[in-house]
Amino acid sequence: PAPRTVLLTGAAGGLGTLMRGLLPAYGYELRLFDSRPVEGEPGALTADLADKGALREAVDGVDAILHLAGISLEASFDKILKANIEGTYNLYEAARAAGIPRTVFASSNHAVGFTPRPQGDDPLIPVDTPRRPDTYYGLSKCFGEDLAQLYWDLHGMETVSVRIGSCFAEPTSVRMLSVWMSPADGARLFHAALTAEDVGHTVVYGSSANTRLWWDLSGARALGYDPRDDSEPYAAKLIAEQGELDPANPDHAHLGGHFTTHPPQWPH
Ligand code: NAI
Ligand code: 15L
Repeated sequence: PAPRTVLLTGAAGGLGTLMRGLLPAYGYELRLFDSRPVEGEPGALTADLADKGALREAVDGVDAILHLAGISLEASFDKILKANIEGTYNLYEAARAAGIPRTVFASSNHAVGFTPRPQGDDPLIPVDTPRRPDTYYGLSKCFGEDLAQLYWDLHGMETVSVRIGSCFAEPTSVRMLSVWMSPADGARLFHAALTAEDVGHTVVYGSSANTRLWWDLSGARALGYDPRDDSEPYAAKLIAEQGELDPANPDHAHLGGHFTTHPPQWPH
């Protein structure tokens, strides 16, 4: 049966806030979890992924988990270790103990960020391209994907790992014309990932059907994802303001963009 009650970790964040708005229309009842209070949601659980007792309470009785919580930019290895590596392990252990059958994990394009971006007629980047993390942050997403594989092989817990591009209201850079995922397409993809049958552990890229796409969306489509958006209407204005991507500029050479040269730092 399709999941009804879904634990949404990272509910106070940017993507969590977008999904709190969009996912209820698909029939989900969301249980919210974040280390920060979720504005306007007094029923949300305010706790850290380090708090195993709080995680036991959070997963109790849910049908599935959408795991968005964690450090979403670059930070010291110690901080990444605690929030993203140990935190994701703690969540999976709580889910295993409670028998939660399905998790959707917010992986990132930065797990493969040092992959050269396609140029001209180059083929799209497949999902099984070797991992080339561009940061400790990207490395933690490689860990999350491998943890998900282990929990499938060892415990039969299913995960869809979504290597998200950039999910924001609008694309704001020329790179984002290639990697943008509209919030509405994000909700479509998470819904597909929560409901598709027999996923085992499946890794997919997460973006809209952009004209300038860099990666292969066939894995996501096989889950039933049918993207409706394309960043192209934003292209002329962004290119006029910022210029075309320059193959000689190291900021523009890889999937991860400026994360490979001067990664934005987690401010907290
Ligand atoms: P965000 O930084 O806005 O939200 C992350 C949320 O996680 C925050 O509300 C924060 O309080 C919470 N959090 C952080 N550490 C925690 C901990 N130890 N315990 C409990 N809660 C904790 O990030 P955003 O953009 O909403 O991203 C959500 C997820 O999706 C992240 O895992 C990020 O890595 C991933 N992602 C997002 C992309 C995007 O385009 N927004 C692209 C690729 C991946
Ligand atoms: C990510 O993984 C970040 O969480 C998000 O804030 C964006 O920077 C995105 O990647 C991106 O690559 O644009």
